Amino acid sequence: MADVKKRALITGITGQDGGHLAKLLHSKGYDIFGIIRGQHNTRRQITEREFPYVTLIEADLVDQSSLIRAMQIAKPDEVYNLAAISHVGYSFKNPQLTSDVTGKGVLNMLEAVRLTDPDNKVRFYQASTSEMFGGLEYNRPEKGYDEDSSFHPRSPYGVAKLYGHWITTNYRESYNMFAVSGILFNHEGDRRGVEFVTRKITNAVARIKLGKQDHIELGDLWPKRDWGYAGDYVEGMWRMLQQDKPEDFVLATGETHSIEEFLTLAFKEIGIDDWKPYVKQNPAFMRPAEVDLLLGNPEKAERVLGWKRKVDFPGLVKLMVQHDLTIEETKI
Ligand code: NAP
Ligand code: F7E
Repeated sequence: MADVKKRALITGITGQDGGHLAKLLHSKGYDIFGIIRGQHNTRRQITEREFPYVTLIEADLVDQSSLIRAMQIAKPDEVYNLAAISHVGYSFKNPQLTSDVTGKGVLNMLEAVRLTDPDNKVRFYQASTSEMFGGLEYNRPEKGYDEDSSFHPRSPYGVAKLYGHWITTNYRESYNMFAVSGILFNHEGDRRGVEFVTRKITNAVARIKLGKQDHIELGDLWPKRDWGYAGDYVEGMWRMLQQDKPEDFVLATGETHSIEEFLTLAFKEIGIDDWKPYVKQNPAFMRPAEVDLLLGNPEKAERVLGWKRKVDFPGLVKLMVQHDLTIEETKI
């Protein structure tokens, strides 16, 4: 008998991770369904063109009836809940919307799964985040945050994600669902939105090289992050849903670097050794509360999932700058 194709439903299909995950699942032969929101979604055409093999379903994380309908259409084996308001700075300006989408939206999706899957066949992935740890000195383990570290979120985004994390655990324990959270540290790449600091820098560096821009305005430069490549991280998400039992995992590189270090490597890529004349600080990009330092410990994922990131920090910066140079060269 021919193998039956697995079916996956991805929320957040138009986002960075949604694109990487769609490619990965397509290479594995899945039938893929993606949730797209809004009457006029500007990313719809690009998504349809790049992923002709994805069936788009109109739904919104804040509208549970639309999620139930999406489940009925997709009939998935696996659900990847990647949709969220994901920008930490934006979450300070829109805290209630962030709570509704990034927090309560997870409950809406879990309930949609529970109501349409009485036999608990569906496997559910929740996109949890290192922002739940908060990066304060008192709760920073020496080897990096792991699955047992304590939480202290520092933004409306982090707080909303913590709700999503715990409600996923609660549904696993209460209803025996295969529901897991991947606690992912920052992951970047050519699909990263320009509103995030890495892509904002690599885009500006490319434009400076081509004479289209003369400086970049940033907020605080001292925070440190554990930055990996998004293409590596979606592989870890998929592996989490292939396990015999549902468990949470941290995905990280185990290294931390400051924004200044990112600037140094990015500008070196275009032959500039001193980036300082090109960078201006602008308080508009600073946050009411900052996450000082994030470092993850991926030991459990490496041991149990056999997962390991492939792209290192210099490789990531290079990949992003080179990608942006190519794009900016062809833009008018
Ligand atoms: P992203 O690029 O910002 O994508 C977010 C996605 O969510 C977009 O497709 C967006 O759709 C969708 N969305 C927003 N509001 C929605 C709503 N009300 N209903 C349905 N969809 C909605 O984020 P990402 O970097 O791919 O991250 C994926 C997930 O992982 C997010 O949950 C993020 O919080 C989490 N995470 C990310 C990182 C990281 O470093 N990238 C680390 C840890 C966790 P539109 O195109 O319509 O806006
Ligand atoms: O900021 C500082 C900023 O917005 C990184 C999301 O994917 O990863 C991401 O959240 C750092 C912060 O990412 C600018 O203050 C300075 O210290 O690129 P970011 P993030 O806040 O770490 C986590 C894991 C997620 O879960 C989130 O969804 O850079 N910074 N100047 C700046 N940040 C931005 N965006 N823009 C600046 O101009």
